[in-house]
Amino acid sequence: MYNPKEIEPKWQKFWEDNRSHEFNPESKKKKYYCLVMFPYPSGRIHMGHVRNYVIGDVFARFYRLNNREVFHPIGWDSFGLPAENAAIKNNIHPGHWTGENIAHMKKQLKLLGISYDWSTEIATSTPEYYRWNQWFFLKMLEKNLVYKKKSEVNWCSECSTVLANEQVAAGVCWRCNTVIEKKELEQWFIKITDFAGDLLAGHVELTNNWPDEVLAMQKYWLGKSAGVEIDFQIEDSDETIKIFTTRPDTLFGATFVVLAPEHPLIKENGGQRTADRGYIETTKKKTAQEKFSLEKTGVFTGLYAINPVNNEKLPVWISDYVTMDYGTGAIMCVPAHDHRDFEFAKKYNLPIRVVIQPLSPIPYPLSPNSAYEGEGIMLNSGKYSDLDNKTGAEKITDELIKKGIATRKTNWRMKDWLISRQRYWGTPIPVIYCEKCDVQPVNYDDLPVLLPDDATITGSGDSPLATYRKFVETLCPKCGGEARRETDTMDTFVDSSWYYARYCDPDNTEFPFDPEKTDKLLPVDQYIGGIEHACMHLIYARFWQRFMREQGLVKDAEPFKKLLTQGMVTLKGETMSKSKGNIIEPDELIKKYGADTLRIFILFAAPPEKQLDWSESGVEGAWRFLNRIWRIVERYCAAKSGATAENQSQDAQKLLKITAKTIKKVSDDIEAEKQFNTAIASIMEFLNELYSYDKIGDNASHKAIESLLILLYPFAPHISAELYQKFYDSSTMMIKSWPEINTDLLKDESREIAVQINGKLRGVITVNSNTSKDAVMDIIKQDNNLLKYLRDKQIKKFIYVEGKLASIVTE
Ligand code: ANZ
Ligand code: ZN
Repeated sequence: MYNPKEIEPKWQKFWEDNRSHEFNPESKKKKYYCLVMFPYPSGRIHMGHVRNYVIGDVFARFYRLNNREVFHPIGWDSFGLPAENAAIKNNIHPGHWTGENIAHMKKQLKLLGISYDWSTEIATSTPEYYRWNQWFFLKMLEKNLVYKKKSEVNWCSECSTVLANEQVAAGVCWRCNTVIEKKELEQWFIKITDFAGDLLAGHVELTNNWPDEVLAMQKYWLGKSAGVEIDFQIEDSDETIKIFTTRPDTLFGATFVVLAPEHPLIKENGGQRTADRGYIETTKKKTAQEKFSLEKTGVFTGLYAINPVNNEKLPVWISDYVTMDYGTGAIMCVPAHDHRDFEFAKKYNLPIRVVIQPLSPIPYPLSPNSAYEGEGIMLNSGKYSDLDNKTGAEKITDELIKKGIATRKTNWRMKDWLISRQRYWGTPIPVIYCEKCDVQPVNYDDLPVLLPDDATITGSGDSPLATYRKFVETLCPKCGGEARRETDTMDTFVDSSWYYARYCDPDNTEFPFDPEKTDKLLPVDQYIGGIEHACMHLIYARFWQRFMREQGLVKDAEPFKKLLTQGMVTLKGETMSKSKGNIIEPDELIKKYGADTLRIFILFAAPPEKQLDWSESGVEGAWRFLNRIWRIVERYCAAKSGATAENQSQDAQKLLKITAKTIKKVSDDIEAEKQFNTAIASIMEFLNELYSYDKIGDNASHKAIESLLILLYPFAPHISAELYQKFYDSSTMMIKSWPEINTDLLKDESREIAVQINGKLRGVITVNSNTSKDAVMDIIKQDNNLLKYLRDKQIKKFIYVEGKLASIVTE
């Protein structure tokens, strides 16, 4: 009887004792680096983890059997806010809480039978790891890639703390509902914008290997925007306003100019426009979200700007729909062709002038009810009228450049990466402030800057470390005088930006890793994780890899060759979450059915990239399937002693063909990355064939069952390993390699396909799997029954769907 409770621990122990899944650097085989996004040790493994890690394990086990030296590491993304909050709530150290969670989750992962190389396990909250975050920070500081800048943060006065954007909902604090203020704080940034162009260029290499959706999201996030900066003279002044526009073709339609509330022109001339201060103060309190979604508001400054193409006087307004952190913080407004400008113009009764005529529908009403933002023919534009707008844009730009008042400019939506956090449970930023010597980097020899074990965390105020004198007080590395440490810690996305490289050399105490080791293992061949990381994590890691390349640490620009983003696990269509109380615990299922059943269910219920809805009956189906596998092998074992070696019967031939076909199908499906469900479906069909085969025990069935067990192994490894031993009646028999496909058997496999003529089913013909499209047509024409529909007719269209359908359309 199939008893997973017995066999699963047996095999897990076997793999561990034999270190079966450790990467062997001496191996001559080609490497295969299979990486799953490492978990945050929140306390327990959930179904999302299970899905992610089981998918990873299919690749790892499959490629191990296919002659690759597989590296399949795991570790812990163990810095972060929940540990800190738990520490505050339960009055324990976050490190303690984290350690216990890791121990528990590790046990859970082992119960799933995932083939990790545990010898390279890492946890990012250990000084052995985070000292290298500090090392990288100092290297970036040397290259001017990190800098400090005043920046606006969300501040809750009740909690007296800074909040992340995600912790502000509808403008109030998530904890106490206090209205959030904006506060300017000195913050550390990494200048990832320097790499924007290169990150976008990398998409060429990733296309077809990463999901289109992820590349599209990254492209949007990077937000390349090619435009022009144009100087507008201020009336009766020698000052100018520099605007950024992507539509110089609409210059003749500009009817006003808008400045961001923080625009320097406003600050400097504050005296002249003191009445505006009220507006500027209220807008400061709005979140970016509100600025975007609330009705647009603004005030007139009293200034006029001169449109350089026609010398018109344009009133200059201030409004918070223009932001200071993009372009120049000033825009020319063309209400006829930009919906934001349109809304503003309607509200404040500003003129609207159409200068682009769409090609269709014609005619476009000359006093529009909404902005037309598309391409078209220029009108009301002086000598440029009647040009198509693209040509017009080029001409106008060239002329303004000649006059010396414009430059072409590419802007990026992406911002520099704000990495400082006013938190305890993270990597201390390794700089020191000295009154005499200003900001000084910590000496490389003094790394790591250790997080103190005994600081109290209260959860309020600035950085918790700031209240801990033993940490703060230090000596200046330059003059030796009294100085003070930086008390902010790093964003935890720093930790996950390079962990895949550390796995390659986790015990290195001299360097983050030895390039000789990463050269052998990087890039990652297959990365698997959630789509929610499409932007931040996956962009930061691509940036970090580029920085490491500049430092001569790694060779390739791209860290992850292939990416698979798994879908969500839901219950009745809803995401599982604690608050909804609809969590299915993996442990309970493993207890009831075993890990193999859980794995088969997860892999069979949906293709990896699609949403997977939980179903108890699906789990039971998986359980029955494995039981049927168990019984057919038992039946074989009982019969084989008396079996004949005869292989020539038609049935035996048929079984051998199906075996070859199934091996091919499962191999193709796994390699195509996303079709584990259809691979398992073909194993199920294969099993049905075996059940209807009446000579179980003969040579053909021997080959079939042996193949069946190996094909099942990446999906359900414990039962496969166990039955394989039973099958050979020997405890030393191990599954070692993927079955060979007898391609001769695939070649002349004939099948019946339907023939449609003008949409009607007219007959069935027999073709081989290698029959060409032309040959299929010949077969059809030799069939008298079909020929009668084609006689004297011209064939207009002929479609052949290989192995399935031929469809002919006649005149
Ligand atoms: C005139 C114009 C006419 C514009 C038109 C658009 C359509 P992307 O593609 O995102 O780069 N803009 C420029 N800086 C801005 C800022 N700091 N805050 C808000 N809006 C800003 O968008 C560029 C366009 O967004 C620019 O082109 C500018 O409006 C606006 F028919 O200039 B445009
Ligand atoms: Zn000093």
